[in-house]
Amino acid sequence: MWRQPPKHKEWKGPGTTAHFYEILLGRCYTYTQVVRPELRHTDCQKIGKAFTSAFLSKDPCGSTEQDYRPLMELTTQIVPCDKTVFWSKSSELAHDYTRVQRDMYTLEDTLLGYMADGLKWCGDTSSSEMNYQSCPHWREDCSNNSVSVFWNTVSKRFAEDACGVVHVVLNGSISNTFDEKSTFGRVEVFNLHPEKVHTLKAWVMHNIESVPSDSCSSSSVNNLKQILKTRNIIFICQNNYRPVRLLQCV
Ligand code: 2NF
Repeated sequence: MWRQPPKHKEWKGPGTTAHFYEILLGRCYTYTQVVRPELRHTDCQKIGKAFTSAFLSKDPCGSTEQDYRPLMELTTQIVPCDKTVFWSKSSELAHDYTRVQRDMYTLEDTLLGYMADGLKWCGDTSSSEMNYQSCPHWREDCSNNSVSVFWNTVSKRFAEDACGVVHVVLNGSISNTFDEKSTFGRVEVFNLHPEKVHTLKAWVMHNIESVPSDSCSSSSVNNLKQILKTRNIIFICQNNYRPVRLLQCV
């Protein structure tokens, strides 16, 4: 018996999320009709097509910012000054916070972030279909894969668009509270425009069970402070910012 040759190239990461396109479209409609009805005139079909065109029939390890340009152009969204919330290794807590504080926005509270959060996707040069079997793993296969390049591209724009006082929720219960290799450390910090962003406020949060410590004075947070200093952005750090702290107790 002959085994069918694989239809797509095989990678080390999980494949495209089942029903990817339907989830993407469903989330687009939920966001634009229910979550932010002021965006109800958004053309979700067009956005869905631009999204898949960015990666279908292409090498999933050769993804570029250019591939996502048409999608980015269809989805400009204004976040008011002082309302941007970045996060790093604190996804759940940051999102719990913006769920309560509805006028504050993480990237996942904007349309593109909302649509793509938690999903995987990739295509293949030899087919016009999605690869549901496997997708490149960002460490083991390639860093310029369709998913990583998407997050780098949207994170970059999210940071470029930020203005006034911006915020970041950091995890004080790990040693690299500020991680230079994370998207926040690699992309967002360096794409803030000092002409528009005068202050970055870091909220360093500790797990409730862990012993209290002063992470604002840790070396990794100090590293962030130095980077911002050279970029002419004021840095303010607060351990266990109370409005976020209260959410850890519920
Ligand atoms: O999945 C998201 N929603 C997402 C992914 C990457 C970046 C969101 N972002 C944006 C958000 F707006 C945050 O402000 O960047 C910030 C968070 O990214 P981070 O890298 O600073 O934070 P982590 O907790 O270290 O990572 C978040 C998620 O991204 C994955 C990681 O495994 C985790 O699931 N991730 C981080 N870097 C890469 C990469 N180069 C990555 N996945 C693929 N390629």
